[in-house]
Amino acid sequence: MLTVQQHSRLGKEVLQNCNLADLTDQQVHQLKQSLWEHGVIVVRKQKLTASQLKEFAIRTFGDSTLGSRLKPPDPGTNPDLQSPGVSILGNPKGLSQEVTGKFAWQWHHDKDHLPKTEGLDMNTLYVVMLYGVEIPPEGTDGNPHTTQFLDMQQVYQNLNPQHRQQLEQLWMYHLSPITPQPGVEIPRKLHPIVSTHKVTGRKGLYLGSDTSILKGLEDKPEEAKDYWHELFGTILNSTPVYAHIWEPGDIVFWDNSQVMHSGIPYDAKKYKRIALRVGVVNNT
Ligand SMILES: O=C(O)CCC(=O)C(=O)O
Ligand SMILES: [Fe+2]
Repeated sequence: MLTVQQHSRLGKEVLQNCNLADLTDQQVHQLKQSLWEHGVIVVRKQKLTASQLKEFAIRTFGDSTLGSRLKPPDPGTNPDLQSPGVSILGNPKGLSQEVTGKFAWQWHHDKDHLPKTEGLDMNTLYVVMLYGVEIPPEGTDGNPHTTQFLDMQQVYQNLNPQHRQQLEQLWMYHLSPITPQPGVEIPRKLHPIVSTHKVTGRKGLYLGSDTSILKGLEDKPEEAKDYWHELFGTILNSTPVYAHIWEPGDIVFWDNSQVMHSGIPYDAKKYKRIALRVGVVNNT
């Protein structure tokens, strides 16, 4: 696996020296165009409250925030870090706290509630904004703290033509990452592996995460997992991984319909991490 810190397409830095809370309509428009074009964009040096982050998400993408249960405010956590619909990833209360967001330490597209939301395709423009408020100096691998991304359009381009054709015929069932309450059935959704981007029309692979099941292997969960890992291994051999090195104040936006990502473990007994997360479906 080749990891790069500069990528030809992903991770474009936009709106230098701007405050997201007071952009013009034209700047908002440009930010979105860059996001569809680049898959992952970064705005640096921000200082927002959780409410301002959410207001920005609503103004920019529409009001359909997803991906967070609406929890009551926590009196033990700084109110500036809290707003309904904004999750806090990490250990904001310090070194003894269990880390929230460990589920993200594997390769995935964020699916959240998409499988149980009627009318949303898996290639819906589902954007996640992650705002690094406090950043550990290193991951458990000793390297700077990063989130990693894979360009799934580049992955598609790098497949050999026979493999591309083969995958064009295949579909996967996608499961919600949330374990349902006993007795509650969350429907799974069927989606073609080759996905066409709703704005740019470019093709890419949509793989969900390793819980996704190739159509035809519904009754063979082990084979389904092996299939997924084998395909993913081929991909990691052919396409570089982009690692975003976090600085406090960074807001990273990614478009789940064209990139996969993975969080990287850090030592929560030594370091604190606070990252605010908003997930939103573009409907403007
Ligand atoms: O914490 C990270 O670096 C990644 C988080 C993630 O996967 C997510 O917020 O969807
Ligand atoms: Fe994620």
